[in-house]
Amino acid sequence: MRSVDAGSGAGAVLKSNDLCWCGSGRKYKRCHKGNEGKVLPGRVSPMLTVPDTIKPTDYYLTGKPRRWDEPMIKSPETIEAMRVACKVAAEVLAVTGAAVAPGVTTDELDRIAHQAYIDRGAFPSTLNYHGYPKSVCTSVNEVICHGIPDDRPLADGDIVNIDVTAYIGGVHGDCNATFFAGDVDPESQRLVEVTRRCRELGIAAAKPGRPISDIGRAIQAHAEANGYGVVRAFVGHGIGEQFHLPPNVPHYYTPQATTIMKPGMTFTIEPMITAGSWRERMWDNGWTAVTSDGKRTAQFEHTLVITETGAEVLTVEP
Ligand code: EYL
Ligand code: CO
Ligand code: CO
Repeated sequence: MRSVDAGSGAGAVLKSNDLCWCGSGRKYKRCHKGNEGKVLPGRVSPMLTVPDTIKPTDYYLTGKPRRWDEPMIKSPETIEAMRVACKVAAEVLAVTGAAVAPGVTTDELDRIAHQAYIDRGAFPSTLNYHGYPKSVCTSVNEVICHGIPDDRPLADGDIVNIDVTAYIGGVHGDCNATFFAGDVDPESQRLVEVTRRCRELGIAAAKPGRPISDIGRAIQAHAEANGYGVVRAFVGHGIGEQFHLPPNVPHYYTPQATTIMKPGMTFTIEPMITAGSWRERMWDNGWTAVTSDGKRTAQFEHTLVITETGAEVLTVEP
């Protein structure tokens, strides 16, 4: 994403075909005209490398994940391996989130995260996943998810979600959180806190013997009671030796989410909550989803395992 500073054009009256004030090199009419205050795609730096002492994912070279029939209920050994991968992911998220500040580019956040994975012996799961070029997703303001780190510096008042997935010990751990750059307006702060609470309520609804649909019901009730929307197009997912697996975990109520939760199941809960419409639009980069009305959105994600009595969050720092 590239820089947007609603004030930068003040004084200069730009014509449609003039170069945009933001330095993108695009014509004003192809850039910020009519998009003042909005996030736009920026310049993406070359893909980073990982030392070959770190075991890569099966898709790192090809971009195409190998698919096989992996059980939803994991062995105790796989769950122990996921504890490690999830702890690493939580640490990388904390390290990267601590660097969020006005003026820091999302590409700089990606570099910090990339090094943090390597320092812990982990491979960034998103690197070349279906061709995705970066080690984290960074989703600013109205970007719902899959923002690609670029040369856009964070502005004072931005909210930015950082999504981290670590591959180590043959398994993945996936988590994300939304951070504040400088002084964030109270309504955006409320959006972020309600979204965090939506994740907690979703986790509290995750219990053996109950259908997955209980999770979305709890999340949607809290979001809508606060006047917010729930994104439909992206859902939580099973996770283990593969990054994305059954079951789907919708964050809204649907009777189609019939899978009964059982001890040993591992999946993510990652609600995306919107200040306005829950409808999404895709950028023409083919990856990034934004809200259809340009209003802000927040997200929080944990990987968890179903236990005999409820759910245990795996993406925790010790
Ligand atoms: C890569 C692949 C289209 C992620 C998640 C990164 C993005 C757009 C194709 C799901 C799907 C993260 O679970 C995820 N995040 O929590 N794709 C993902 N990509 C990507
Ligand atoms: Co994630
Ligand atoms: Co996920």
